[in-house]
Amino acid sequence: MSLSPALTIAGSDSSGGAGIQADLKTFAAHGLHGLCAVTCVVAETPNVVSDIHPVPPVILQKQLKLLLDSYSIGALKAGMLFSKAHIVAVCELLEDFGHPIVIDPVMISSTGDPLLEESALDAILERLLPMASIITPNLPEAGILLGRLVLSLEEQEVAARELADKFSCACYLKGGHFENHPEHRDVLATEGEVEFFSAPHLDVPSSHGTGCTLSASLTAGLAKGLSFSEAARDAHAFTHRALKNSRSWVSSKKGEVWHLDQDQRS
Ligand code: PXL
Repeated sequence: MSLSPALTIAGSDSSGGAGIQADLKTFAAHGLHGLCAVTCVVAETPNVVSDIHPVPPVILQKQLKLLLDSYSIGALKAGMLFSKAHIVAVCELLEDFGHPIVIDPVMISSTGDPLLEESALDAILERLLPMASIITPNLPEAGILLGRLVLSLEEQEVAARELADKFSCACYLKGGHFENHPEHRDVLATEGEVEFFSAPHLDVPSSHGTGCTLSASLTAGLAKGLSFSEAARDAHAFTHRALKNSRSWVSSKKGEVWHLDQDQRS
């Protein structure tokens, strides 16, 4: 197995639970060196997003170009890109990447605050997602990408297949937003095949960083040469454990997932 570095393109989360910070910890927990290109500096906690300061797109391109020119990167993920200009800046440099590209189409934070400008949606649909090897939307994001709500387990499966078809990539559709289900079920759609990954629903208040952790874990698996199916199985289990070990560091009930010290058997 090769151990090429993995790259994340995302925002900096001041609370350390999501974004670049979650991705680098996840890469490290998978034994990989992590690289990062920062899109925005975000003042946030699991309770609030108080400020988003975008890094100028030209500076994002400089980070990315230097990393792409200097390292043999095994796989990369893009999370919070924030604006159309940032999306275009990233897409311009990824044309010849030639390794797995994981796109987490981040739109809204777990606090309900927007992490993507509305005017950027077209660029997500027309520029970014067609470059993806695999996309990892949650149910609300899948709904926005398809232009309809995804409300049931049946609709989740259909939506995963449709998104995979629409963007000619694999789609890992997270099921965490279904309420009152005893099970948390994610769906992986790849070239006509569908796989399900289920786990008992964990009723934990500290879930900040879950989506970033899942897509970073998937990226780490792909950087190591795993198939979509193998990487997805590993990412699902890794994220479940990180959620189980989550804790709150702030003076409120909400907190962050914990990426390290995982007992692989639990
Ligand atoms: O929860 C998603 C998220 C929150 N905050 C920052 C991020 C991301 C996802 O990429 O970059 C800063």
